[in-house]
Amino acid sequence: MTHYRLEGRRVWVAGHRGMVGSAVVRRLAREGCTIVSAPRETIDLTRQAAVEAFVAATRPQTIVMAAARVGGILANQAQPAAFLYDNLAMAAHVIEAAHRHGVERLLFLGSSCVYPKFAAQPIREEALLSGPLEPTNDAYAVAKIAGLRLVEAYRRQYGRDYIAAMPCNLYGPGDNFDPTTSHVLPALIRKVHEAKRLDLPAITLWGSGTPRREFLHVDDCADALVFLLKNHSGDGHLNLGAGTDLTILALAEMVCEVAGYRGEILLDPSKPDGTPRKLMDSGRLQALGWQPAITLRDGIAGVYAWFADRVAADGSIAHRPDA
Ligand code: GFB
Repeated sequence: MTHYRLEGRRVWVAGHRGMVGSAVVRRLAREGCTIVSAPRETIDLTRQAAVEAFVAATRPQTIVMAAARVGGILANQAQPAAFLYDNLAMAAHVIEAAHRHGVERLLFLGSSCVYPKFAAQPIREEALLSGPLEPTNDAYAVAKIAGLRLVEAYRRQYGRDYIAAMPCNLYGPGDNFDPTTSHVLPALIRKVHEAKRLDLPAITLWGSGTPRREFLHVDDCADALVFLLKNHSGDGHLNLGAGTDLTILALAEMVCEVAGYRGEILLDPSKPDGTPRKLMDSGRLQALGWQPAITLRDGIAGVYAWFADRVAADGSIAHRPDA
């Protein structure tokens, strides 16, 4: 097992204002490295010249590629061009610039939606490209698969020590809580909080409530990413998950319980379900010695409190359609 020292290194966290990037920055504070970051206003990662100039000027030694255009099932369906182009361009530009400027280590983040819609569960890394993708997130998945392949190609052709991890559905503070573009967990936190505050009799879930999802707190994700940077090198990507999943209905019940909301849970079958299940086998990562530490219930309680505080403080919550 490699041991890469982060201490004293200049680390660029691409996407440092997003939910994942900001968690990585928080976690890196314990590693004694210098964080290099690019304010969104001054650098557009979908423009190659901008990325090139930024890397040339700041000379990072390590990159965590946490920048992405992300969103929930409806945002993915509604904006396939933006999800495909932005994620493809950002991955290509950051990886190529890293190589050109001799960046020692790069960690690319994918997503569990890269796997086929009907992959055998729990999904092993080998399932990649073994069947058709889930249509609702086909554009995002294709861009992420290209990113993975770029990492592998730069390893093979140029001997670069770049790696990739595939996280499951992530949640945490700093998430996007916009009702139309968010993922399911921030959407539920918002719906339940509003229903409780306004004393509404019910909340409504999209779809049938039967799809199963695996959720990991973003602080656990950041911890695993730092662990991988320090301890892992090798071909192929690694799954990064919590190891258990639950139905969307059970998730909604958990959010209601955490919030102390006793209204009904209704379903809106006109909305898509997406893939029926995407529980990953994260055995390889666990064999390296990493385990998640935050239970789903505790994680939801923390994010619910974070969200409620924000709403109480300014009456609204900024939404962030991309990281
Ligand atoms: O989190 P989510 O939007 O994305 O939806 P995916 C997960 C499940 O929750 C779907 C249901 O079955 C939704 O229909 N759901 C129920 C809701 N109520 C709601 C709600 O109010 N809002 C939302 N958003 N969902 C995304 C991909 O897939 O997952 C991305 O589209 C990415 O590309 C991401 O991979 C992690 O898990 O279905």
